[in-house]
Amino acid sequence: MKTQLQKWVDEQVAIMQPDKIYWMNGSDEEARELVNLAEEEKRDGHPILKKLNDKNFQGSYYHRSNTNDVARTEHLTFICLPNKEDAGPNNNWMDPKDAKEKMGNFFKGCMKGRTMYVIPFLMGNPKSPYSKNCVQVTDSLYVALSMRIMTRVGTAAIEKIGDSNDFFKGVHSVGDINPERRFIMHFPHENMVLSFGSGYGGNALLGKKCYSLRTASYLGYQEGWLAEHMIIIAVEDPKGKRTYFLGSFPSACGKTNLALLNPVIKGYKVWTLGDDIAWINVGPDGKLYAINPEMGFFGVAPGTGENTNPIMIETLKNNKFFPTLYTNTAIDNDTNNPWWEGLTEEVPENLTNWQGEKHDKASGKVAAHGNSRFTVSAYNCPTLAEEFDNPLGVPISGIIFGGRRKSTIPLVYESSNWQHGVFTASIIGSETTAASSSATGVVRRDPMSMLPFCGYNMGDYFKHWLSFEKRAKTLPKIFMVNWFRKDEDGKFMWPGFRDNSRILKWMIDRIEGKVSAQEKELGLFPKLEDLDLSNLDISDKIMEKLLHVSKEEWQKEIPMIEEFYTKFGDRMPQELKNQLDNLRKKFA
Ligand code: SAT
Ligand code: MN
Repeated sequence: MKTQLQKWVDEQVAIMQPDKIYWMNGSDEEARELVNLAEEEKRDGHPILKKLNDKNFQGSYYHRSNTNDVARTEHLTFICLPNKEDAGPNNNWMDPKDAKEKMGNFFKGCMKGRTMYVIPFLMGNPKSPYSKNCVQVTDSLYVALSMRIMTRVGTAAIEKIGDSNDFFKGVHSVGDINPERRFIMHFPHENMVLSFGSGYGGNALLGKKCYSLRTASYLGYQEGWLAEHMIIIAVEDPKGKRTYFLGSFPSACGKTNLALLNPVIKGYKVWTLGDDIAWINVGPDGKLYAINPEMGFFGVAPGTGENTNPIMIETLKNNKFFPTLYTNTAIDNDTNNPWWEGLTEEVPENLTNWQGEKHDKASGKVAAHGNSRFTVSAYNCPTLAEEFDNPLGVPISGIIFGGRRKSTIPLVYESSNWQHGVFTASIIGSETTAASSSATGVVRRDPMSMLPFCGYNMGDYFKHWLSFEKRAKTLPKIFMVNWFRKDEDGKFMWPGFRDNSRILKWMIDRIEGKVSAQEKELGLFPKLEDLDLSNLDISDKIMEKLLHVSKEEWQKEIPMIEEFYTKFGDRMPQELKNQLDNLRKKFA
């Protein structure tokens, strides 16, 4: 008798008609065989993977994606819930019937001459009550290998699924990588995603944004938990006490650097639990507990170097878990190392750029794409917390929200309570980055950094966030940060990176009730004397500017927030509208 999983795969085979079917088992041996195959197999005239310098970067391989396929495509991403209002103004919507018909036409026979990789995987540790069973089929060997790094691929998933139909169904084909025939369609109510025409990151590794955020956020809404675009870290103080934080920032705003932070403050240490996604449940003791459903990092390469993120460089050079992939970076032909802006100060002489051409240093162009990425296992990370595989996750004491803003948002402040914190997170605006294919550098509202990832109406999502006041017994403190504030000359005022540990220390002191705060219009602000700024060359004047709340700037900001809130009509919770009214009055 065939299991439901086998029957489902049979159906996909009948539609897509691959020449071969390969079920992944997740073994190391299999990974090596698939990598060998990818070194031989060609796409667009190039091998899918090219081996890099194994002495410097062990187990590392290079992949160049199609130049039209280098970032998530939000305008081609749809939430296909039966009722348009349930998807909300924050999502593109298509009727599920129409979406399936459209995708069905693309998928018909699309794998002729190709292999279908069947990838059984788990999001979360198999021992965790919060982990989820998933399967993706794909015709991309690069995607299959990336999934191995990012998720727990293998037979454990098949065993957990057994004969049930309770598993996420991800259907993916690169098709002909034609942007005209590229769609990422989500059916959260059916636990299914159909993705066609892209081989890149969040469009194609369906365990990531498609499942663990868009689909899971909807599941969490139904089941009483949260799926969030957040890092998870443990900050250890000199006495060895660990405080667990979640950190929410839009794509390419330094999440990975914060997740692998090497603090400048003596005696403090950061342990890494996750760099992109957190699933948050109310634990048996009424506290919020977070797990990272992923198993690897799909990090932005540019800007990652010995100075900015030495632990990531070490991670990339490790090879406990094979392989590590580099996508759309440059290659240094003299060393056969991957290279990107910020890896070394000197630009090497003999680079091939991300488009496969000889890099012309004088051109002023970058050699690595702004959204070039590394894909590396979390188990290669020397600061991976031992709690990483805790079935229940870790108890959260603080949630940090942030965005990328030249002005308006101060370096750090704290919300006065849960509802105010949810409000603070709901009004976040951030300058867009290269992680999405739309224009970069424009401010858009990005509540909880979830605008591109919330799988249902964001008004309902806010309500769901507010509901944790009742669901949980003890709630974490909520903080807002902005590492990116600039002065009149356009220079960053805060050094960022390792110095962000100074802000973490203040947060811990607040959590432990060791320091008081100063109340301003936006919330609770640090007193200068409570921030550890030792060995940092920064004047009080700059610090005051960093913490300044400008009436003028907020008078411009509030109408933008209002416009955003209005879009959600009566789905917008009254509590948040009242919070906004209060804020408006403060700046009148
Ligand atoms: O391409 S991904 O969505 O996986 C990365 C990101 O944008 O955060
Ligand atoms: Mn992300």
